[in-house]
Amino acid sequence: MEISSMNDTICAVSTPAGVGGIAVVRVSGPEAIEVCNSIWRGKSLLETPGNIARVGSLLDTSGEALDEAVALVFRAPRSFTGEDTVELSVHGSRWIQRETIASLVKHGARIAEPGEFTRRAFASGRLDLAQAEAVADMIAASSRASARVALNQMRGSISDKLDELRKKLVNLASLLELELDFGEEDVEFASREKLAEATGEITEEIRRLLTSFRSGAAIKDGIPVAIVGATNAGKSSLLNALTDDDRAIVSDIHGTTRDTIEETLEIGDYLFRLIDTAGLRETSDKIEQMGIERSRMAMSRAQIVLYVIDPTNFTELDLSALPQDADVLRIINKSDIYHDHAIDGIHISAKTGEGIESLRSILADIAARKTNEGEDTVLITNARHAAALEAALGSAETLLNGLQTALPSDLLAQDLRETLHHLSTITGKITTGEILNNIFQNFCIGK
Ligand SMILES: Nc1nc2c(ncn2[C@@H]2O[C@H](COP(=O)(O)OP(=O)(O)OP(=O)(O)O)[C@@H](O)[C@H]2O)c(=O)[nH]1
Ligand SMILES: [Mg+2]
Repeated sequence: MEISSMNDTICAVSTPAGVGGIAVVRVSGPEAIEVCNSIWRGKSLLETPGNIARVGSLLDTSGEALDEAVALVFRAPRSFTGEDTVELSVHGSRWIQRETIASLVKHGARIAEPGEFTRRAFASGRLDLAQAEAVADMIAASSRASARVALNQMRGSISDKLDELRKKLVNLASLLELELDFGEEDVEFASREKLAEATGEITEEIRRLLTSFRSGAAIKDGIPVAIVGATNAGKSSLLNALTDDDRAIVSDIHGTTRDTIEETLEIGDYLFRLIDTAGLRETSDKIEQMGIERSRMAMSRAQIVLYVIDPTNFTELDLSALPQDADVLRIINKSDIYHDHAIDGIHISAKTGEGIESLRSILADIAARKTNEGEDTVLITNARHAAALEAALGSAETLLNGLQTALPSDLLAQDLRETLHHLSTITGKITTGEILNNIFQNFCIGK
């Protein structure tokens, strides 16, 4: 997308493709109100103030009445894009949608590129980059928790947090630059200890944000839950019971599941990704060995592990490959035929459904604990942000190291500038056209 094309008037259907009761056609740009008015019969849109809706008729390309519609007028800068914008609510037939767009194009609008409305909002300073990305997350949100995180980010939670960090860094920078100015005279204005202390705090904050990516990604994409255990323990039966589906094959043959099977599950506010795995045992079967390798891989990525045990045939397994912060639940299955509670764990029957409801609420509680570090905690959910924070952390650590080993201030200033630079790429204070293209191309048309 050329930057020069940011000054014309664009249009697109913003509601999903297909037939609906109503479709919304969005028009934005300097000529938005004029273009709409030229296909409009009713009270003039040119004289309509911002945030006011009008009812009227829309005209097709040949000037004949096409539909009765509502035009909602927004005047710059008080609109999503920051430009003059009109939202036309038309009846949602494919024909009317197509004709409306054709008519708008005939009168001077251009069909919008994917994400162009949001890109314009960014260009006009209505949103920063992290907020624009949150718009996409909001549209893709599939659980209350992911919508809540996206909403916070859209309202600027990450941006505020980063601003705070940037201010602290700029403050440090000015102290260092002051020292640089008087470098010749060998004066130390800022005590190195104080600077190191402040840098240490900033480094910690960047590290905390980076760590939150694990929970953040889990909220956005679903919390990975690996179902592991010996063959025939009832892992696939548990997957089916939790999802109330017959997705996985269940049989009394040991080694039934070969490949990992993934299903999403919504419990309360949270989305989970359940991963049923091949039973762990010694085997000479090549394919089963590959399956077991995948089981171990799923375990190493899991945040919750359901370790399923058949108490009628139990030997403890080696689960050493688990990540440190994973919660392991011992699930004692087959409670319908095994009534003794001698083995410690959560007793359930995947076959009769006994204990499944309480297992669900245990999962929801763990999810809440894992992801809710407090109402005002900022969570990182975006891989681009995590990569930038990683880079910022690297520079901040170098800076800290330099302060502790009495490196000259000009080198320190360089590390500091780099830390600032990486943080600034997140909100788009510093950015390249290429990064912008990547981000906005992932949006759909009309957003
Ligand atoms: N009585 C009883 N049988 C169960 C229960 N859960 C599973 N089974 C039986 O145990 C056998 C193995 O079940 P699966 O779910 O296939 O076990 P798995 O752990 O996935 O086994 P692999 O895929 O071979 O690793 C089947 O015959 C199931 O019907 C249960 O709660 N009670
Ligand atoms: Mg299985």
